[in-house]
Amino acid sequence: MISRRSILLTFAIATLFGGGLPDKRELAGRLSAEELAAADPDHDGTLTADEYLAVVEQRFNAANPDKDGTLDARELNTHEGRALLRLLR
Ligand SMILES: [Ca+2]
Ligand SMILES: [Ca+2]
Repeated sequence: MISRRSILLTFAIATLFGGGLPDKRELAGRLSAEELAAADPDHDGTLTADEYLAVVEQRFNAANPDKDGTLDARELNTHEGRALLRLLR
């Protein structure tokens, strides 16, 4: 199961050890060019924590129709669940 909290932790750890905010290159394969443009209102090619988490939150909510705050194996194995996992790789 994946909780919203574990996603926030994943992002915090990736930011600490990955040398900063994800940029275009790091987001390749996780977001399409269109999705990146939509998630990056200032168009500087990187996502701030807030911008990134907004996308994560959108995908988390899309993958969690029962709104129980966690994703179970069944929810993770949907199109929406896989889109979220792709973002977190
Ligand atoms: Ca930006
Ligand atoms: Ca759920």
